[in-house]
Formats: sequence, C-alpha cells, structure tokens
Amino acid sequence: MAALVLPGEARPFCGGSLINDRYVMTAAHCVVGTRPQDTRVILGKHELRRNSSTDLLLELSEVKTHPLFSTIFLWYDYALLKLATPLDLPIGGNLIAPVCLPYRIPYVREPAVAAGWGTTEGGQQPERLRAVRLRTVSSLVCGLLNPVTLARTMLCATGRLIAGGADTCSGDSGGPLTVRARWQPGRRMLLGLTSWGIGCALPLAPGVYAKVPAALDWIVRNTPDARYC
Ligand code: 4AZ
Repeated sequence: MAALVLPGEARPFCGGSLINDRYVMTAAHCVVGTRPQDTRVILGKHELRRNSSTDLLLELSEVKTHPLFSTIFLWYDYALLKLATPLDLPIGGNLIAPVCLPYRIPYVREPAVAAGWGTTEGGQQPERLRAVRLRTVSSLVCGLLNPVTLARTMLCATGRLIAGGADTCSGDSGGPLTVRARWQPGRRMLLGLTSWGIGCALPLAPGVYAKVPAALDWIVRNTPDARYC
C-alpha cells in the first residue's frame, strides 16, 4: 500500500500500489496534470502521524496517465508513477513487496479487500490505515445501478449491496482493491484502483474501481524492464 502525499505533508491525498521495483500504480484522477516533483510516495506507512522507521519516502521521476483517461467520465482511470530510483525488493522481510498483476479472467462475486486512509463514517481521515472486505459485483448488475456511466475499464465492488455500510470513500482513490491469487498461495493480485462512487456506503450504490485486467497491455508496455511480483 502506497500513500501519495504533497511534498512536506504527511496526510495522503490518494493511495497507490507498488506493482514492481520501479512503479506505483494509482488512479489517473489523483495525478493528472501534475509534475513528478509535485508528489511523493510513502511505502511501509501505517499510522498517519507517527513517522515509523519503516516509512520510505520516495521521489518520482515520471507521471504517466493513460492516454484515453477522461476527467469527465473517469474512463481509463489509470496512472503509473515511476520511482526516481528502483527498489531492491522485498524490503524488511516482506514489509514492502509488490502486489501481483491479475489474470485476465472474469471476477464475479469474488471476495476482495480495499485499503486506504480515506474518510470514515464521521467524515474524518483515520489515523491508521484501514481495510474493508468487499465482493465484486457483476458488470450487468452494476451497469443497471449506474446506468450511463459504467465503462469497460470499470468494475464494481460492495460490502453489502442492499444495505450499504461498507465501502471506500473520499481519499481512498488510487488505492488497491485486491483479490487472492488463486495459484500463488499467500499472494494477492491488484484487481482494481479505487476510482469513484455515488456517495459512500449507500444502499445499492457499489463503489467503482478502475479495472486493472483491462489495462495489462498498457501497464506492461509502459513499465519496461521492471521486475514484477
Ligand atoms: C472519492 O471521492 C471516492 N464509494 C472514492 C471512492 C468512492 C467514492 C468516492 C466509492 O475519492
């Protein structure tokens, strides 16, 4: 789990995921139009206030947003942040390690976990990294609930579809939605990037995520000679 912060600040404005030894993946709407020097990445962070010895504050050398990203519709909400220096992974045992890329298969009603420092019920940013258990929703059901806007590059997930109450929210954007890697025990795959939703945790309003399996070719093309999970 990566935190995106402004230089000199401690509060993350978005999340991200380390996908290999040189790139963090996040949502395009978190970084579109910004320069590499406008953003820092923190890896190994858990508590917001406390600077723990495991925190790695990193600079970026490049911000690549997907060429088809639409700021209006949030189509192709993908960005890659190139680290100024590659990492020697894993770091600290397994404290900082890359998440795996997903298989190109359908994920329907698949148990998933989203994480971030986004706002909680009270509208406050939590002091500690939080995670929520969700389940992916079929694009048929999610398309019916979000009639105009659901695109091929989006997928939906919810904690409780009918009742609501478990979701990502403001500030979680760009952060991971992961699922278990079926054939690699103990590893997780990056299925989605937190992107948008109608409110947060409302009934019949699943959160919407940028669908990583739909961007695999672009990711691989834009992360030459990186070492993956
Ligand atoms: C946001 O504003 C945001 N419930 C992220 C995710 C969701 C809603 C809003 C999904 O960053």
